[in-house]
Parts: sequence; structure tokens; C-alpha cells
Amino acid sequence: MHNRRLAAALAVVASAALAGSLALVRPAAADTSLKQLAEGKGKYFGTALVQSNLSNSTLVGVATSQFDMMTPGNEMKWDTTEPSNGSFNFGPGDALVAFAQAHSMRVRGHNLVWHSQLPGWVSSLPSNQVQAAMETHVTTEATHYKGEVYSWDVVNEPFNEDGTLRQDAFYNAMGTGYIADAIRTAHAADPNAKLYLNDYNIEGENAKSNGMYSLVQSLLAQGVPIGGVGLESHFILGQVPSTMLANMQRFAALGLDVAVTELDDRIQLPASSANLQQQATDYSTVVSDCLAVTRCVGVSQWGVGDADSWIPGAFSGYGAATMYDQNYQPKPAYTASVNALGGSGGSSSSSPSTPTSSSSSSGGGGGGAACKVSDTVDAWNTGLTENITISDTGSAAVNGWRLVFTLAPGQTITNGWNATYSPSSGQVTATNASYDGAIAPGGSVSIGFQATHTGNAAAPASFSLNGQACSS
Ligand code: G2I
Repeated sequence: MHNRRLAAALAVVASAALAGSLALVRPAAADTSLKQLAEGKGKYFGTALVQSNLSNSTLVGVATSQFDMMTPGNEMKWDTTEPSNGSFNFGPGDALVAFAQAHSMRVRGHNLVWHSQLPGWVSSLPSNQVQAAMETHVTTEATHYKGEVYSWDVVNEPFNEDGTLRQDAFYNAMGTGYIADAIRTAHAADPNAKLYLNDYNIEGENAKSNGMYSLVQSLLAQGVPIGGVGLESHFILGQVPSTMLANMQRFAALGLDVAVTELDDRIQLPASSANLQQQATDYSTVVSDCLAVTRCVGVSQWGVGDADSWIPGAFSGYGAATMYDQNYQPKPAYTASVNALGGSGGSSSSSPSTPTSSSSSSGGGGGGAACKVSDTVDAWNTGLTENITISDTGSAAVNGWRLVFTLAPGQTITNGWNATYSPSSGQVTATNASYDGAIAPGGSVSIGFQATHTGNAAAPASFSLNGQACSS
């Protein structure tokens, strides 16, 4: 597996080098990319890719310059990964993971259990065999990608529009309990991945999101290790719900992360310039809503541009649903997203970005951080203990933090304290625990972890806090 990943990664690097040399799209100054601006606020900006996208150099140029999170569009779904009972195929998913890793993008695993793109053999099983098949599938896939995904959409789209659970093969065989079982099974396989329930039409407060809210309350009460709720956000122009912010806040208040997982905003074709302006407003609303919720970890668009969007194939007469046009040129929605993130979109100047008022609600002292990191490493023949002190050297309080650093090759985190660490090797993000998210100006927090190593016991390198490099 590792050789195949390495070969895939090398192929990706080669194709990306080619893409880099061919890419003509440079929509805004490098300091105003979506990902850099989002990272400055302690968030990510993601996209969905399918394997065939990797040979489109223009698309790849935009994807790698703008986005720092990648969701495989189809390649981790059950019909690809276990097309017949017990026969697994992770090749397509591995290629996308290698691409993401080669471009410093994290990965949202999508998905483990879903009624759609489900091979016929699962739906044909006698109901007393469905649970074992589901557990085997979840365990095998989550184990395969252990340490390589930031999160899993463990159960995808489980709800009907009225807030009741969809009567699919899993529900029919196991009842409501299949959801807790799937999440617990995924957690056992990859304890560091954030485990999500993901659905559409739950962005605002309505019967369906009320159903999700009740379900996650009950899961939390049972101690089920759910980590987040994904709001797909496949919008129709002008119809971003006014209750989206309040809805995200109520899930966050339960102690869960929330994420905008599949954003697009479809327009009846042909799109007028007024339509594109409305789309810009819609994107700006969504990005601002996420920034206003500390536990909103990021926004992902479903696809890179209008040319690779699923919308025209699924909704006849609709399209133009993304931030990039048919030729991967940025649309008003791109500029609006940059502006919502506090950048100066549309301008090719490299002047400093102007903070917006939304930055104060994203983290008390704004997204970026003035920080200092000191650390010590105590190593023995196969293991090490790393202690890290993060100090706020700025004049504003840090309120919610993510410390990103890179482990030396061969090191794997086995356990940690005062933060959650994911993934366990390579570029790691340590996210504050519930009790140490606030760092006062001049204050500090101490975190640490134990790791195994294979001979290189060097301390981690290049610490950044909420997207800003820290001094040492
Ligand atoms: O439908 C949009 C998204 C809604 N939320 C869950 C996502 O997983 C879903 O993604 C889409 C993919 O973007 C499409 O590419 O899921 C569709 C299936 O529900 C995907 O479409 C399917 C086509 O329907 C198949 O004909 C095709 O064989 O893609 C397959 C693989 O190319």
C-alpha cells in the first residue's frame, strides 16, 4: 500500500509541476487565496475532487492554490470501495489522498454509510446480515485511512425532509441504533478522526434540522463519539436560510463542530450579471456565518468550478453554481468570499488585507495569532515525549486555537493531552480542548503528546497558530 501511495504521490507531484507551469489562472494576489485567509481565521476552505479532475491542469492549478481541504467526490463511497461483499478497492481513494498530501490539503473522508451509491449486494442482504456487513465495511475503510483523514462523514444523508429517519437498508435492519453503531465502529478504527453526520436541507432551522438536532442530543447523551454535523449547503440562488447562523450556533452549543461541507448555489441558466451578484451575496453570507461561529471549522465547495460541478447533470436548466466559471476564472462569488474572509478580493495588489467586523466574533482577538512556541523532546529508542508551550505574544486574547506543525518522518502520535491531534503523522493539527481554548495576552497553555519513532526523534518543525507562524 505504501509503495502504491508513494508512486501515486510522485505521479501527482509530476502532474502538479506540469500544472503549475501551465496554470494561467491567478485570480488574486497570493496573499488573498481562500485557504490563506481562512487559515488566518483558524478555518479551512475546501473543495471536492474526483479522480478525473487530477488530469485537468487548469482545475488542479486553482484547487491547489486556493483550497486546503479536499473531499473525494465519489471515490470513498461504498460502491467504489466494496463493490462486492468482502472485496475492497481503495485505489481511487488512495490516489486522491496522495494528491491531497502532496499539496498540503487535509482530507474529509466521504462517506462510510449512505443509502445512495450503495452496491446492490448490501440492499439484497437478509436483514440479519446487514449489521455485520456495515461494521466490516466501516472498520475496513476507516482502518485503511486511519491517520490520513481529518474527518469522516460516517453516516450521510440519514434524514427524510420531515425529520424522521430514512427507511434505508440500515434503518430497516437495525432501527435508529445503526447510527450510533456506525459512529462507534468508526471511532474504534480511527480514534483521531472527527466523526460527522452530514445532510442537506439542514442548513436553516426546520423540521429536518430539528430531527438532526434531536438525534445528536440523544447520541451525546449515550456517549456516542460524534464530533460534528455537516451542513451540505446545496443552495438555490437567493435562498440561503436566514436562520443558518442560529442553526449552526445551536449545534455548536452542544459541543459539536459544524462544517459547510458541499457548498454550491445554483442559478437558472443563462445566468445574468444580477444573478452572479446575488450569488456573491449568498456566498458572502455563508462564509460570514461560518466565521461567526467558533466551532464552524470550515467551508467546502462541491467541486472547483462550473465546468466540473454536478449541478447541470442533476438539475436540468441550472448551473453556474460555483465560484469559478467554465474556464476557471473567478466569479463575483469568489471575490465576495475573499472579502468575507477579510481579504481584498479582485484586486491584484498585495496591499494588506482589511480586517472585517466578523473577525472579532470568530475568535475574540481575530483569527490570526502572534505566538511563541517552546518545546522539549525526551526520546528513547522507539518513543518520545514532546511538551509544547504556546504563548500569546499579541495584544488580543486568542479564543479557540489550532496549532499546526510537522512531525519528523517516521513519527506517529499515540496519545496526547490538553488538545486533540489529527492526523497522527505528517502535518498535524492540534486543536484546543474545551478547557484551554482561551489564551490571554501574555498567557500560555501547555500541551503535549507521546509518539513512536523509527530513528528520527527530532522535535516538530514549523509551528503556526490559527494560520500564523509562531516564533520559537
Ligand atoms: O449529489 C451531490 C452530492 C450530495 N451529497 C452527497 C454527495 O456525495 C453527492 O455527490 C454526488 C457526486 O458529486 C456525483 O458525482 O453524488 C452523486 C451520486 O449521488 C454523484 O453522481 C454519480 C452519478 O449519478 C453516477 O451516474 C456516476 O456513475 O457519479 C457517479 C460516478 O461518476
